[in-house]
This record gives sequence, structure tokens and C-alpha cells, in this order.
Amino acid sequence: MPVEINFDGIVGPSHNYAGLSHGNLAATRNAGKVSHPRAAALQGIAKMRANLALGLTQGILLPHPRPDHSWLGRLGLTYADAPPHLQAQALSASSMWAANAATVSPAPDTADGRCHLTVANLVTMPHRSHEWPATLAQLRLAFADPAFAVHDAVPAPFGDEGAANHMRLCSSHGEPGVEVFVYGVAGGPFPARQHREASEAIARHHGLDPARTLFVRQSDEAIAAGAFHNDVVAVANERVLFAHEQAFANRDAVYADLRRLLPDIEIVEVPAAEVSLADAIASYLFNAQLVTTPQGPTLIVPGEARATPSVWRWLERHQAGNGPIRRVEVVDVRESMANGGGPACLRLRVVADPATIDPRFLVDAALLDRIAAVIETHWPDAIDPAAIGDPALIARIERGRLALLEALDLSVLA
Ligand code: SUG
Repeated sequence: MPVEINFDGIVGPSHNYAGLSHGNLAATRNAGKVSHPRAAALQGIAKMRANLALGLTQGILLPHPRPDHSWLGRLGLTYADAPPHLQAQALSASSMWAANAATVSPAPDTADGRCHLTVANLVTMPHRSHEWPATLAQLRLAFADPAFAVHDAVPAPFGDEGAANHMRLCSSHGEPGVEVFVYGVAGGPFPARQHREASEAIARHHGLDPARTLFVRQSDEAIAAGAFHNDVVAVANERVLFAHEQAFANRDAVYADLRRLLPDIEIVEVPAAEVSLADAIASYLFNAQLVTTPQGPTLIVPGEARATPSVWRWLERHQAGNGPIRRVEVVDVRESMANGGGPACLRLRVVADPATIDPRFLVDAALLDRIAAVIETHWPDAIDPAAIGDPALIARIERGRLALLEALDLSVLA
């Protein structure tokens, strides 16, 4: 039976605040601060436990080898020789944000009836541009079954940031859907990281029906306000689209197309007059996991949403008014949030029969306990970005990841 599976990126032992993402306001604001990789990874584990408690099927993606010696080698460098900004880029733990790992089109949407995945090239940000080979290796392992087709990255210079700029609306997960690709053109001082050409290439590779595929322009003002991905201002699940009024450039046309293609859609729009773009982006209200549970559509928001008065007021009013979102769950992912990654950034959604997935990438509570034990033992308590040249720290980071791979019987990824 196909179900929606959330694959969360396990926060790697090198998680740090280097301020590498221009246009990501949280990451820039926290540049140079001391990070807490162990706490960050345990917050991610706690989020997965909460998802299991909601009855969801949970998967994982593994931290990448860091520093990325092979990338540095292609630059003619070793880690010890590299200048600090390249050390930081080689050490980045950003693959934890699994929403940027790939774009996924479930089987009911594709011409050949397979579930298609295209690994994201992430070419816009140097520290993320070297993620795709290690992501691709994991996708090829996890989704080796003939039920899946895993595609190479779209070539540069067409920027692709994966599922963070892709939404799927459908009557229920197993039914054919409408796939919405959101691209950026301009963003004031900030780069538009998803290019329309990349999204169109993905739709072709996945064999999507052009009549049920939309290419939607993100509003320039959203990017300029710090929404460096669409999933910072909109999220969809089954029949519900939850979006900020200023998320899309041509909002009326987008809603009209969606209503034509999916007449039973429920569009929940948050007006700017009630929650400003600035509050939406600072709180990550829309970087929530909107999931189907027996109690109805549930929104999993970061603690920062509860701490933002306009946002929490809106959520309380929506629930009291019997809106489509029936429940709100709050999770603490503040270490990830400080780098601009909320609950939705941390997960990649795949609709598939769990029996077709390599079981090493699926977790239950007992396996999460084992993973947590490895993290407790091996992940550094703190990283000061000024100290990333320390060979002892690097040795600890590398040992920690290998210990995790071993515990999961995934040393083949070493
Ligand atoms: O690509 N932050 C990530 C956050 C990604 C969030 N993902 C989604 N919205 N789906 C990024 O900007 C900061 C790393 C640093 O500065 O050290 C960073 O890469």
C-alpha cells in the first residue's frame, strides 16, 4: 500500500554556523555563533519520534562525508591547506535539509507508473553544490527497487533546489496529483535559487502530464524578504494548500489553475494584514510539515511559530473556526532553525509502498534509540566556527559519521 514517507536528514556532526547562504536571513544573522551538533541531531531525532507517534511512516537520510575531501581535491586543495571560507564550505552539514535532496513525483503522476526522483544540483550556493553525488549514492541505494527511477542532477547553470520548490496536490496520496513547480526570477538583493528551466527538465524526466503540471513564479518580494525557497512561504498536502498571500507572483491565476485542476482543493491563505511576510519568514509558519493523520490534517510547526504573537494568534483562530488544519503540533528544532531550516526543510516526502524501500532507510522507535546513542557518544557538543581548522575536531566528526554508518549497516556509503 502506498503511503507518504518522510525521510529526515540526520543532522551531521559538523553542523555549524558559517553564514554561507546569502538571502537566508537566519543563517546570515547567526554567522560565527557557536553551534551544538549533538543537541541539533537529538532535536531531529525527537521530531522523528513525534512523527512516529502521529502514526506516520518515517525514513532517514545520512550525513555526508565531511569535510568533503574529494571536492577539495578537485580544487587542488587538502583541508589543512584550504583557506577558512573553503574549509567552511567543505565542512557544511547542509545535507541535513532533505527537502533540498531531490524532487519526487509519485507513481500515480508519471507516464511509466514508477516513482521518479531527481537529485537536486544545488548549484547556486558553493557549500551546497557538492552535495548531490553523496545524495545520489543514497537515493540509488534506498530506491533501488524497479518501482523507482532515480535521475541524475540537472546540469548547471540551471539551479535546482529540489522538493523545497515543489508541491503536490491530490485528493489523496495514492491518487493522481497536480504537481506545482515554483521558480524564482528575481529577489532584490538575493539570488533566485530555483530556475524554471531546471523545473521543466525535471517534469520531462519524470514523465508528468503537462496538463496537470504548473510552473509558478515565486513573488520577488518573498525572495527579497528572505524566502529563499518556496517552502518558507507555502506548503501543500493532499487537498490543502497553505500559503502566504504574497507567496506567488500571480496569485489569482495560480489559485484559478489549481481550482480548475483539482475542484475539491482547499486553499488556506494567510493575509499579510494578519501575518506579515517578515513574521511568516522569521517564525517559519509555512516551513511546517502538513501531514494526514486520523485526527485530520495536522501542521507540525517549529517553536518559533508559537513564540511569534501574530502567527500563534492566526493558528488559534484558524483551529477555533474549524479550518481545514485540524491540529497543530510544536517541535523544537532551534539548532536547525538558526541556519534557516525548519521542520519541513528537514524532510523529503516520498509516496510509495514501504516494502519497496531498502529497510535500512526506514526507522522505528528502537532504531531511533540506537541512532541517538551513537549521536550521544560521537557528535561534538559544540563547534565554534573560528576553530574549524582543529584536526582533533575533524577527526571526531569523521569518526562519528563512520560509527553511525556502521550502526545502520550502511558502511557501504563510507
Ligand atoms: O540552503 N542553510 C540552508 C537552509 C535550507 C533550508 N531548506 C529549505 N527551506 N527547504 C540553505 O540556505 C546555512 C549554512 C551555513 O550558513 O552554515 C544553510 O545552508
